[in-house]
Parts: sequence; C-alpha cells; structure tokens
Amino acid sequence: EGNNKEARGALVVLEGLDRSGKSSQCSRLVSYLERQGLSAELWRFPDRTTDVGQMISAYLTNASQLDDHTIHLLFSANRWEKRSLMETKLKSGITLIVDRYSYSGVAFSSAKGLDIEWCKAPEIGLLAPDLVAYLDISPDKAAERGGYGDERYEKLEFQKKVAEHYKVLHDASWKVVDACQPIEDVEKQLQEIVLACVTKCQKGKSLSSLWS
Ligand code: Z5A
Ligand code: MG
Repeated sequence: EGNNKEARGALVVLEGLDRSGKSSQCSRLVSYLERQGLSAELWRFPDRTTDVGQMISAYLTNASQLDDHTIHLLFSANRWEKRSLMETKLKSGITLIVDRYSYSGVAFSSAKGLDIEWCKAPEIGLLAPDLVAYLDISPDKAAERGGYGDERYEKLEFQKKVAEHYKVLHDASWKVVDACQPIEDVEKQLQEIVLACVTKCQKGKSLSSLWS
C-alpha cells in the first residue's frame, strides 16, 4: 500500500543579490530537469502578472509610493495567492524552480530597518522550500555585471545592506554556491544539488511550512 502514490516534486528556491545570476540559473535548471525526463516549472516572485503583482511592479519602477510595511505585506500576499497552486503542482509531481521567495521578502524589508520578526510573521504557513540555493557574490562584484537598472532597490549601498540581512537568514541547510564562477560551473554545481533534492522528495520527504 502507498507504493503507487505519485512521487511529489521538489520546491527549490534560488536566492541571492541583484545580478547574482538567479534568473539565468533558474531557466537552465528547468531545461536540465526536463532533459532528465522530470517535470519542472519556472516560477518567480514577485509574480507581476497578478493584481497584487502589478501593485508591486508599480512600486519597484517608482510609479507609485507605498509605506515600507505595506509593500512588505504585498510581497507576502503575492506568495500567499500562489500557495495552493504551488501545493497542487508539487503534489502532482512537478518540481518548482523558484526565482526568489520569502528570504528576499525578509532580507529586503529588514534592510530598510523593519523588525526582522515582524517581517517573518506574514510568511508563516507558506510552503517551506526543500532546498534554498544561495548564489553568493559580493555587492561590488555584482554591480560590475552590466550595471543596475532603474528599479527602486538597484543601488549599490542598498544591496550592501541586503547582503548583511541575507546573512542573518542563512541556516545550515542552505547550499551556498560561489556565483563568481563561470556561468557553466555554477550551473554544474546547481544541477547536482537540485537533482539530489528532487530524489529525496521522490523518496517521500514530506512538505513542511515556514519557518522551519
Ligand atoms: N523583492 C522584495 O523586496 N521582496 C520580495 O518578497 C521579493 C522581491 C520576492 C525585483 O526582483 C525586486 O524585488 C528585487 C528584490 C525585491 N530588487 N532588487 N534588487 P526581480 O527578481 O524582478 O529582479 P532581480 O532578481 O533583482 O534582478 P536580476 O537582475 O534579475 O538578477 P538575477 O536574476 O540574479 O541575475 P541574471 O539576470 O541571471 O544575471 C544578471 C547579469 O549577469 C546578466 O547579464 C547575466 O548574463 C550575467 N551573469 C549571470 N551569471 C553570471 C556569471 N556566472 N558570470 C558572469 N556573468 C553572469
Ligand atoms: Mg532575475
């Protein structure tokens, strides 16, 4: 009994500073998993396609102004509105490769000076990732990559603060990958880490909730 229960997919999150290579690596990972015959989807937060996501996008592009607490809760709401779909996909055997998640939420808002426990609170009860891979790069090195755009947080001084706040969130379960290596080397390391995680989930590792 239970043998024919379908294996679930893995919830994999990539985190890291602006320009650390998350988006590049997320799409490479999805292609890689598909080549292995696995089902995988690329997700990202913020998801700018929803109503909440459009409010976030307006804020990030400086088309609107919002109180720091308000925007924090919108980023969180943007994850909550996707939570049940996320669970359905995972349970149907699809691995989700997610470009930013709650850790970005807490690191960016606490870098502005908001209390870290207050920042974590609205994330409680969201699905906990099976793997957090952190693409490690110094803010200075990241800034050298093609330069920042015009979005609100794309400034070196602020990215330095965000890096400090990511450090507070690190725990022993995170896989830290040196993001200064050539793109193919980062890719190779991520493939190994992610495949191991997918295998664990197929073998029955249970889904859990934040913060754990
Ligand atoms: N935010 C928040 O405050 N609260 C939240 O809850 C969430 C987010 C979820 C929008 O995020 C902003 O929202 C973000 C955090 C905040 N603000 N900032 N900063 P976004 O995801 O829409 O945008 P982004 O992730 O910041 O930026 P990004 O530029 O897309 O970074 P990336 O995805 O990590 O990098 P990339 O696009 O893959 O690569 C950047 C460049 O580097 C590109 O030219 C690549 O070709 C190059 N690259 C990549 N890898 C390498 C290597 N290994 N060597 C050399 N060059 C490389
Ligand atoms: Mg990106």
